[in-house]
Amino acid sequence: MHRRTIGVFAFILVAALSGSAHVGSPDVFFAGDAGPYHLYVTVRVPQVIPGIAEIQVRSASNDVQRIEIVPMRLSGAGSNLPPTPDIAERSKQDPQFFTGSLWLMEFGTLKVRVSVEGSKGKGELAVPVPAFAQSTLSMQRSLGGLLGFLMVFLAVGLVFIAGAAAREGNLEPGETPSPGRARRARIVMAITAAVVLGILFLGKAWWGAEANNYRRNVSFFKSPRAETQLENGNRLVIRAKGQDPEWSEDVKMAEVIPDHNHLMHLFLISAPGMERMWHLHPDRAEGGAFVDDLPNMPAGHYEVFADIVGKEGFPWTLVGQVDLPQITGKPLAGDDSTWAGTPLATQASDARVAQLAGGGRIVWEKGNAPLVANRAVVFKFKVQDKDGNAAKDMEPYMGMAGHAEFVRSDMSVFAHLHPAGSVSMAALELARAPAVGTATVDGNMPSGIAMPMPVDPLESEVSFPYGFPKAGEYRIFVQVKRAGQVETGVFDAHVR
Ligand SMILES: [Cu+2]
Repeated sequence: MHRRTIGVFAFILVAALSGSAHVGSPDVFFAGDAGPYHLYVTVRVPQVIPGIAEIQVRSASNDVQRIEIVPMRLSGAGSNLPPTPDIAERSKQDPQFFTGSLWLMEFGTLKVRVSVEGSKGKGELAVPVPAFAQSTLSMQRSLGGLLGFLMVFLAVGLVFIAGAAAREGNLEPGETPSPGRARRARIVMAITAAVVLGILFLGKAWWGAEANNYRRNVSFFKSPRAETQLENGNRLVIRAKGQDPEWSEDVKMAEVIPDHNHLMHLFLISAPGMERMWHLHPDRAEGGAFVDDLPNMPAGHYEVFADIVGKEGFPWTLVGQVDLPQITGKPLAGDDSTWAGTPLATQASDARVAQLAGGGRIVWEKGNAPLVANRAVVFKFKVQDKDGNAAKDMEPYMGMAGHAEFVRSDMSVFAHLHPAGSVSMAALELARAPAVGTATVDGNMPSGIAMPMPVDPLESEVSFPYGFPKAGEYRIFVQVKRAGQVETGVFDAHVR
């Protein structure tokens, strides 16, 4: 992947950029501590690359005075040599809210470093930002016409200027050019025209090569496919297939790194109603495939989302569909979990309470404001026991207080979130690690395994910073662990 980040560096063709491995949800939402300050950071990835990312930082406390932001490589060369940081501007109406913009110059895994100064001293955090292009925009016709006209004007002008210089360059005032001079001027004009045409031809070839390179980057970063195959009754084999032939050469399945305890997080969601969901953790097999011995499942059509993280910290979601017969499989074990309920309605209900299979419930503290697209919100959920008291048996589930999947009714949006936000936990570990390639965190475990240990006992409230990328009906799966059991609460959301 790095091989190709260089070629586009100086390229200025307009192209849409999206970021994040999540499907259809490019912006980055993050919550974390910069020293003594708790911050919520939103990175709106730019429409063009190189392009400007909008950064919004909200401080949970009112003691922050100054915030600096700077983009860097996530890891490896350059990740400890930041350019000069920009100062985020403090909102006049809302002194805990800061905004800034940053140029993102390359594709791949970047991070935005946020440095804070306030009455409690200094603090710093880094937000991983996967930057990639999703499509190439063609040039506006009017702009193209104007540039074309200017090009012709310049080219023709150059030929005539060269001709005039040869014909009249050192005439005395009042003297008329001789026939010999006029002939020499015609020759100079012909040569100039040939040179200008040659330059234009080379320019077009250069432009074409760069545009081609850019298009290849666009296809490189398109969601790779999850190709699935059922073997021996209940063994699901998943193979990653990039939309670009070079994808599999650059992103090797043998090199993906664990992200919160697992190399792959596989979600099977019944389509179209999402009335069933499985969150499984396949093992890596020989030859780069992943295999999972499925649990009991009814026959049906399932949407497949499989999260993996490349060795450089770039998170990918493999996307696919599979039609399964009725499966008689093994019981769920370990971190695997499932949920079944009613299908998502055409207009999502706004129920705030989700019953849990174990008798408790989850309450969504969502306030009264309607949900709108493109607004960063902290989604807060309270876990209660069957009597409505705060749950006292919460345990970390794969190292965290909770996991949430936000899925749009048409499956065009899939985001797997944590209390730290939409960033991949493996990329976050890389962003925090000392800047030496894909450094391991504790010397023997690959990064991504060593999760921050939660305090004991775990709070009964879990929150996720996120913003819906577009209007529509969404289903939110909130997953927590209580007394050794994974429980899933499901909420539907109508987003304007
Ligand atoms: Cu998770």
